Amino acid sequence: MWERIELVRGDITGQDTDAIVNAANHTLLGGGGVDGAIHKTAGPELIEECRTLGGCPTGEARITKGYHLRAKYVIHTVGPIWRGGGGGESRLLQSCYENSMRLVAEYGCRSVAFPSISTGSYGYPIKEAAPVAIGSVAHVLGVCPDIELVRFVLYSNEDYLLYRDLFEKMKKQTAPKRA
Ligand code: AR6
Repeated sequence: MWERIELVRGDITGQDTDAIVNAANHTLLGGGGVDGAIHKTAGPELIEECRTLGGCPTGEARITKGYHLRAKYVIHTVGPIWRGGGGGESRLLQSCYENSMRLVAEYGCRSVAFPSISTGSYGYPIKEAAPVAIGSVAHVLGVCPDIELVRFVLYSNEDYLLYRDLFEKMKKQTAPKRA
C-alpha cells in the first residue's frame, strides 16, 4: 500500500483530490490555521452546512461538500490538544485518521489529502504525530483497495522532510525480507 501514499509540501486548499481533511475544532465553526484557510477558499456555504452538524467530538469526523474548493468533499476531524502525551492523545489522533478514512471509503472517494492534524495550535509534536498519521493511513489502505491515493500535504519544508524520512524508514521496515 506504500505506493498509494504521497507526500507533498504545499497548501491543502488547492488539492485536486476527491476529499480534503480539515483539522477542525469541536464546534466545526471555523478557526485559524488550516481550518481558516479551508473555510476562506470554500466560501460561506461551508460554514452554513457546518452549522447544521452540531459539532464533533475529539477523534471523530464529519463530512460536508467542498463548495468552491477543487475537492468534492471536506472531512472535518477534531484532533487532540497535546497535554504531554499521557492523556490518550495518540489513540485519539489515530481515531482522527481512521474515522476520516472510513468516510473516504463510505463516500466512494478515490483520493484524499490530509494536513498534519493537531501539530499546529493544538501543540502535538510533529515527530510523535507523524508515525501515528502514516501508520493509521497505511493500515486502512491495507484493507481498502478502492482508495487509490492518500496525499499528506505538509505546510513547511521542515515538516515535509521529517515526514519523508519517517516514511522511507517505515516502508523499509515492512518490506519483505530477501532470503
Ligand atoms: N495547508 C496545509 N497545512 C496547513 C495549512 C494549509 N493551508 N495551514 C496550516 N497548515 P492547525 P491543529 C498546517 O493549527 O493543530 C484551528 O484554529 C500547520 O502548519 O491548523 O489541529 C482549528 O479551528 C500545521 O502543521 O491545526 C482548531 O481550533 C497543521 O496544518 C485548531 O486550529 C495543523 O495546524 C486545530 O489545531
